[in-house]
Amino acid sequence: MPPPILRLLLLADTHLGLPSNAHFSAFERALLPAYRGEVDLVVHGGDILYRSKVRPNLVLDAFAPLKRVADAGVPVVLVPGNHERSAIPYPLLAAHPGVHIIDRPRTVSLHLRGMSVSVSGFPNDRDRIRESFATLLEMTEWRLHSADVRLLALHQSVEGATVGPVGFTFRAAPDVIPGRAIPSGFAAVLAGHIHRHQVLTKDLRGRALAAPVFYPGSTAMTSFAERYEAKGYVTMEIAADSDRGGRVADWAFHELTPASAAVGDPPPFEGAPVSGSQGGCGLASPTAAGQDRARFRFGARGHG
Ligand SMILES: [Mn+2]
Repeated sequence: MPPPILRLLLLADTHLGLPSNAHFSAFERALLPAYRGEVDLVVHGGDILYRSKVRPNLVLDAFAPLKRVADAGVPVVLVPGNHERSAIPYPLLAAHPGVHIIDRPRTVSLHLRGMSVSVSGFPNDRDRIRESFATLLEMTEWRLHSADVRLLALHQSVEGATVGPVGFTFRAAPDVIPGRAIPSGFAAVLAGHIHRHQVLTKDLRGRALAAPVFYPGSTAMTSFAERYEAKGYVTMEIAADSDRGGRVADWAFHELTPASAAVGDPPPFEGAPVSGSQGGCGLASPTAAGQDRARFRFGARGHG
């Protein structure tokens, strides 16, 4: 008999609150398979909001679709990103029994379609994840949760991930998780933070990762640096296997905006033209916020 299959929807970096309807619209469209009951679990990889200081109403508006998904019987797991300063503002407004926020290193245990499913994770560690990854991972107590399907949800850069029009590649750095640090025992790593959709299966030396790393990418363009990228979300089918935490049997990227639609168009929210100096290295500040701009000096950190 074939193993039972978990159907999962992964989205991330919705950046709700940017002054454009495109972001809420993309968010709602990404969740359609969940409303229709075509998946068993939704994971949001973080940066649901565009920044940490927001109106309370934005938190209500942002979580309403996730609560509707949960009300329809599909649990949601969300890991706070750097744009939430690693915590959801007004957490009571986000509270719902079916919406599980990884507000500290922890493991969410679920029972779905006859399978035990665990989602471990921790909020974004902005600067020192290379050093803190092993400790944060152990703090989730993931090994204590035996499960048919084990998943790790993060909002971080992983070695080998690429961003920007020229394909900057993340290598060894204090804010990058080394590929070999990912332990075996997970079916997949579900990640936000990198706005370009990609799936990593090897480290930069060509060694196979213990689990594939899935970045769905942002659901809508958040900066001019993303103008050549298709935007969307990922669905996955994960076969249960309690010995190894399950296995990705199939997956698909679903385009909400094709890459060609973005080429040559300014970002929908952009108020001012992209400056030449930033354009020169192919990168623009996503929000033109001072706090983000500093990071661009160090290189192609056009994710965020
Ligand atoms: Mn982001």
